[in-house]
Amino acid sequence: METRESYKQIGYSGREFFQQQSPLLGNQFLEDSALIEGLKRVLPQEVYSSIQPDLVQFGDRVVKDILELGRQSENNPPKLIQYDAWGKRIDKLVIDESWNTLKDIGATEGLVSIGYERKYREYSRVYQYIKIYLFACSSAVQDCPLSMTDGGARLLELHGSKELMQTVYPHLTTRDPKQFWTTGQWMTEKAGGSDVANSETIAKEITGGQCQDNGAGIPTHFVSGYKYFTSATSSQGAMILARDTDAQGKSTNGSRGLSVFYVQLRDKNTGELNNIKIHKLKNKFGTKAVPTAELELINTPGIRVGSKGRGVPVIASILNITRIHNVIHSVSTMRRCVAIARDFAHRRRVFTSTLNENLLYLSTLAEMELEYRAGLQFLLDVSLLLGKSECNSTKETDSLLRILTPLSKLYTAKQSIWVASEAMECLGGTGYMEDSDLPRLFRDTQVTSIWEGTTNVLSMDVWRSIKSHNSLKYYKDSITARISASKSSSSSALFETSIKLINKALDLIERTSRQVMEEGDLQFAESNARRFSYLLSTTYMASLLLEQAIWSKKPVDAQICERWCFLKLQNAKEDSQSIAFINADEKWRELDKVLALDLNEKGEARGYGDYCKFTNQPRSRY
Ligand code: UCC
Repeated sequence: METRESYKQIGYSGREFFQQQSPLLGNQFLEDSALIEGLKRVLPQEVYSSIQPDLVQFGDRVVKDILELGRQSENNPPKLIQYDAWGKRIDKLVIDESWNTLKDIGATEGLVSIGYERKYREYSRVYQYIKIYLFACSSAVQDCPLSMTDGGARLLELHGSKELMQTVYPHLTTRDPKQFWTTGQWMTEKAGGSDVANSETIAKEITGGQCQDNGAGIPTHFVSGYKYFTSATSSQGAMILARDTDAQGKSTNGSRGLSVFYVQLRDKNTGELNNIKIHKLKNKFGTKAVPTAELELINTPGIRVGSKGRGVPVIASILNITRIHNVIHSVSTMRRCVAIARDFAHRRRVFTSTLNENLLYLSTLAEMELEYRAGLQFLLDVSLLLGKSECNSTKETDSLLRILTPLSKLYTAKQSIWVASEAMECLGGTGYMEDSDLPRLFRDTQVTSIWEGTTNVLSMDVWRSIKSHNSLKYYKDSITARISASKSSSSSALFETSIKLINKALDLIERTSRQVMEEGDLQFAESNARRFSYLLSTTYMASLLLEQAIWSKKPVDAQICERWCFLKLQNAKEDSQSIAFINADEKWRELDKVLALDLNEKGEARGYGDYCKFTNQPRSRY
């Protein structure tokens, strides 16, 4: 046992200094009361009851073995050995065993397969995505390869040949870790970047039976080119964008000349890369455990997927899935950051009180929680819409999903960066230290506003969806349906202020879209695209908070919706020239406390408190 004497021996003075308790995490499902209530709203009762035990067990695992594995992966990032001792080019990826174990857990827990088993019909996506949401922040971003695998499975379902559906699809959607494959999505090139029309990779048709079946079928093309960002190079397969080229070397310029090819990365017998040279592993700001590479394909055998020249819309079926995964990661980060900052509030004493009594700390935490709750509603909504669109596609569902996918991605990504930054600040200097884990959460979420389309690229995609899918009509219909429901609710008086602000925002949206669609003001459209997308997002999120409040019948949920409208939609008021000054009266402060500490109507802690009360489980160090 350590004594003062032994301290003295190792050079300490022997004085006992203050020791701050570190924040701890409990079961990430049971503690998440906003999630539990949101799920109860969007799922039929029998579906919720059926999946709840699995979410409880998984909520526990993600702060135990999965968190440990994630840490191990972070501490042992991938390495590339390009040459052996004799100078032979081998391009060997050295991956820590923990990363492979996380992939196996992804398979056994059904993190991809749940969405394709469709046991719960259109609700299956909600179930799948909430499991990934619990997993994301503990998994060292293993959710990245899983997201692309999910997108790959969807692409095959929509565009794959019968053969690929028999050879590859079952590997992407199995729960058996020995059979499970992940697939990457390789688009980005040095010239291309966001503008994939400039892609230089070419695909030449294979003639005369030059290629054997490589495990996915008989290759149809040789693919050659340089891919600048290829995430998850340890995957078994990849969907690649390349330009169809005929025997004379002729091809079509622009994105109309591109097609998608499925490539099997390694030889099924030797395990060696199939005519692929990994030139370097990227030195990234975050996502350190994810093996992202710069690589070259040199006559790599591939199989065309989908129609020739339809590469962009075909690969968009992956993008539209991975963009939702991006929302999952962002919202998951917000939740994890709030959980850490909230637990800390109960443990840290400064300026004569614990932080859970410090008005300014509570106010900051309340804004973080509000951002998280609105983001969560967005995630639940797009997950459900995706499930509906897959199980019973209608013009209304598909068009709404088409606009909400870029909106939810761009908005939650940005806000998660803000929340992660605030969380670091909540923990003071320790939050800035690597071993507090918050810098990792911050770095890993910073990428969500970059990969799968930057904020600007997605803001322009919003206009594309309005133009080609008439999506704004379905967007407005869905908001007005919620407003109508609130008017016939028994607590309609509670929603008056919120509805007024939502309607004002809708007016502004209407005027802005008319200026672009009817008057053709394209410069106005481009320069305002980001502001417009934010307004569309925050207005839609307001309507979702309204729906949650109508469902719960709790006055506090109506207040939360009103707070959101006040903070986010005030500027949509025509007469508002200045920044709204917040009158932090007693009512305002009370709601700060309710949000920050997640209190129920009796002022008792929900989630966090319930967890401590009803389980004897120790909380985990995060
Ligand atoms: O690969 C990357 C890293 C991988 C890591 C992933 C991890 C995810 C993890 C999540 C959480 C852990 S990053 C690479 C990402 N790259 C992008 O996201 C590309 C960004 N650029 C765009 O999105 C552009 O807007 C483009 C490439 C789509 C623009 O292409 P075009 O060809 O110039 O645009 P067009 O001509 O407007 O569109 C061509 C066709 C049209 O259909 P048609 O021909 O029928 O009129 C469009 O409607 O494609 C259709 N299209 C879409 N369809 C374009 N976008 C979409 C869409 N989103 N959905 C459906």
